[in-house]
Amino acid sequence: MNTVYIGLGANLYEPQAQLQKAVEALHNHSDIKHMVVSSLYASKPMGPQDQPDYVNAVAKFSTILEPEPLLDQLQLIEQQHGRVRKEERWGPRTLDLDILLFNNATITTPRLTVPHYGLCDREFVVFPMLELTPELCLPNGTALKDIATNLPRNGLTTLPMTQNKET
Ligand code: PH2
Ligand code: MG
Ligand code: MG
Repeated sequence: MNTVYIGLGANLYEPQAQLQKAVEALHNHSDIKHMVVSSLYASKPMGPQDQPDYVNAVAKFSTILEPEPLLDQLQLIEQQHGRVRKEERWGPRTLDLDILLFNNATITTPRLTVPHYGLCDREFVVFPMLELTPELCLPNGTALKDIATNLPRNGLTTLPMTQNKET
């Protein structure tokens, strides 16, 4: 079994509900086991500022899938949840699922860079990861909590739990 951390993000069409639905889809996936999910966090957009605030979270789970088949499954879930890929870098999106860590592996292929290239600079990734695993170390041996020490929170706040809405 592989241990994986993924980042979840959304800033369009009720982002909090988008993340909740994404968590449900991951939970129901037959190749994803033992999932734990951080709190949901409200975060300021990194990149273009003329877009809505984001909701972000991190999930940790076990999977038999290898990295690229896992990426295929995550991209499928993004599409099923209304993601339309645009040219604009760091633009708004309904759902973004990024592989952050895959075991202790360092991976560089045309489709995939693991650890995620932005992991250490993004408060909306580092703090939720620490919430799940306070002692987490990156493949290069750096403790994540040491990265957090020098990382501004940039307004990052946890969102209150919401009840599932009856429809
Ligand atoms: N994702 C981006 C661009 N900017 N900003 C925040 N706060 N959270 C994100 O997940 C995010 C972003 C592109 O992946
Ligand atoms: Mg992505
Ligand atoms: Mg992303």
